[in-house]
Amino acid sequence: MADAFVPRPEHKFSFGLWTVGNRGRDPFGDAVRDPLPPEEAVALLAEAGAWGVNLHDNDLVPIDASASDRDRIVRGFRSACERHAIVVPMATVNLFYDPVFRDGAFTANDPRVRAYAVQKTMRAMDLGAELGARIFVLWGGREGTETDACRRPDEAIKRLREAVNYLCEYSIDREYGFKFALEAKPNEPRGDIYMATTGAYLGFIPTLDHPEMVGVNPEVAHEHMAGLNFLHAVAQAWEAGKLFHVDLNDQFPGRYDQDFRFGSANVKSAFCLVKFLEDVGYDGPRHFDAHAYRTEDYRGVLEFARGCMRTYLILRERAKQWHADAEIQALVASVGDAHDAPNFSRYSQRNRDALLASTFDRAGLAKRGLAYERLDQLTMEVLLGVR
Ligand code: GCO
Ligand code: MN
Ligand code: MN
Repeated sequence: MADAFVPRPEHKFSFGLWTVGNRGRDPFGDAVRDPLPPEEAVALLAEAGAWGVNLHDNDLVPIDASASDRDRIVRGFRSACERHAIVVPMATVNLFYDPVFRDGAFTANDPRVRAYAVQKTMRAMDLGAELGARIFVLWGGREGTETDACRRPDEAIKRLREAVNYLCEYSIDREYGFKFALEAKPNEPRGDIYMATTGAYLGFIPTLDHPEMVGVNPEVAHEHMAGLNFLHAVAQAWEAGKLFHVDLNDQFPGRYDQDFRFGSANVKSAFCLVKFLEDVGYDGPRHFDAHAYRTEDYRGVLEFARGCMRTYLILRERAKQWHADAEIQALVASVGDAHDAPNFSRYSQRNRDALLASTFDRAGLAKRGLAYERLDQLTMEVLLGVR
């Protein structure tokens, strides 16, 4: 079949070095795949048809590399990206792997650890800027607790604010032009992570010195782990002008962090998400923060990467079909078709009085069926490919 589901650069599909490079290590078992050198990861992503590669500082440069080693590694990586026509849209910093961060990074109780975390992030920003990234993700994996006896949580928020403010100044000072995207997660690796949901970050951002530089990076799995509706989080971020990046993967609610291939667990929510991103015209990266099953070799990793993008494009096609379906559109149009409602879109004395004087047929309104059963079934049939 002539394939409409081939990824192209304009789709802006990206993967982290840590995603295709994931070696299948888990708390119960060791790595099952050999290390994938960054330049080979770039080649694999190019073969799969991706547009971009993202990285933590230490996905590329070991934490203890000398300055000359760093420069040599970065040169090699840049030329691999150029050779394979892969861009680096986003960079991030690893503030969770090294034992120094066992009590957190920006929120740790030891001020030397906090200072080191900020310094490490500044260097990761230097690296990201050198590679052309304009988005900088901050995921506070270790910013949390097992026992709340260790610090007051409001103190942690103040420390987080101080760090993000400092990093915004650094970006301005160096003219990096970064937009920061804050990524929430409820738990894992910490018992509880501060800023557990995207909504929590949306409340935090307006308290910063440069709120215009800071948005969010919602991740499917993270909201699903909390039992929440991911689309609603994304929509709130979008509506606030704060959807700077998105981490696509999949996850069954109530489990450990599964990082499944996009769309592989909850196909209906994946469909609604893709439909939303396409409907509103989100034009940032579509980043897959997932990894292949532990059963796979690197051929399987390639299939995993292809599958993420292909599922996205299939769902995008289904969303178009949903919009073009006359019966579905008639149902959608009939949902809010009463034209005789009093106007309360803007407060005025006149419409206040009109609204207060209005009478409503409460019982009649409550009786009218909304046909959402039919609408959902038709949506399912589009999704299942029988319409
Ligand atoms: C996770 C997170 C990370 C972050 C990454 C970028 O659950 O481990 O999703 O993959 O997205 O560290 O900062
Ligand atoms: Mn995650
Ligand atoms: Mn993520």
